[in-house]
Amino acid sequence: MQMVANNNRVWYTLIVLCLQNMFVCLCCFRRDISLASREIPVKRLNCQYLKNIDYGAEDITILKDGLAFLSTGLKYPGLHSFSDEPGKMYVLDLLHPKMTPVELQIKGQLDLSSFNPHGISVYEDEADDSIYVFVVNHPEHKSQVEIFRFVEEDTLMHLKTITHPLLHSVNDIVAVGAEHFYATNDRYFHHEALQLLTFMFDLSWCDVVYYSPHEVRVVAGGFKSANGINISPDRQYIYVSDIMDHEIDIFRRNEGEQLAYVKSVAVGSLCDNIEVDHRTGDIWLGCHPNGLKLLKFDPEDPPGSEVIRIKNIHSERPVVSLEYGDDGRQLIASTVAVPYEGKLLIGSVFHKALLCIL
Ligand SMILES: [Ca+2]
Ligand SMILES: [Ca+2]
Ligand SMILES: [Ca+2]
Repeated sequence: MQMVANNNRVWYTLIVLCLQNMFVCLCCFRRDISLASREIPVKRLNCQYLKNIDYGAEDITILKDGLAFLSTGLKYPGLHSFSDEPGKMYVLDLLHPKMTPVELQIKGQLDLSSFNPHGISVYEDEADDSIYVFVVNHPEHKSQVEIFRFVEEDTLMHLKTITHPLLHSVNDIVAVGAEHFYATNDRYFHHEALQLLTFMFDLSWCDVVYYSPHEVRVVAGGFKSANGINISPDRQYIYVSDIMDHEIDIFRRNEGEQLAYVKSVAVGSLCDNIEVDHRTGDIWLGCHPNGLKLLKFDPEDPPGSEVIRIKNIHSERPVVSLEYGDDGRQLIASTVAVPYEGKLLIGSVFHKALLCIL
């Protein structure tokens, strides 16, 4: 009887700690999920900081002609931010000798004072060469998807805001048409403490949603937290990073935009966004080597960065390799890695962005 009472007291204390502080909670319960004991792997590359990017570039994606789009200045519950300013979008031409990111001017009806860009995706319409830029936006911590058209060299024309009850906690998207996309939800509950319980008890309740103007539906479920999403160069497969499960899930894209689960590849890290090399099909991942360090953010012992590549992902033996690893002294909290012709762009949640030579 006494032992039951003691046990209850321990649980009560831990639950109170959880309600007070997310990182203490993860630390107490699930060091396995947060990789809290993991040493940060180190692998150096020849890198320089991108100019003008000081408040993170959570997501970056690139067109075949070397034009990269960056979302910057994310404010996300539970994560650090160095800026109170609204987020911005940048464009960077990797074939230009200066390689300086240029802020994109946003025209149209979008409220820029609450712009909080997160995951992004671009869609090129081959019929008329239009380029559509899709951006997950969290004004006042809500989730919505903005669709822009990239016009001229430095302008995004806002076309449409998409909201839907199924798009409730969107992290990233991959566009498959001018108004069509798949989106990941990284949380099941909006309430922080309830969401924490789902992580602690290993509940895989997050999902992937397909959106078109005619239908919106859940197409895949069973994720602990669905983060980055992207598509294979032949557009037959969808890749999803189940960040809390430390793996990449692969789905075949069937008739009528149905997703069929194929397999998962373990990556041993908390991988965030996914980019795919359009020439080789290699998967590039920006990852968090230690989730506890990311959540508690101590500038004296900052969260590190890790870039992982998966080669031959569809074969029986995919090759998972470390391409860049840093203890946070160079780059804090990497989220995305984009290869392009011997170069590698690496973005982060709230720190800087790197341009490295591979
Ligand atoms: Ca993305
Ligand atoms: Ca999984
Ligand atoms: Ca992400």
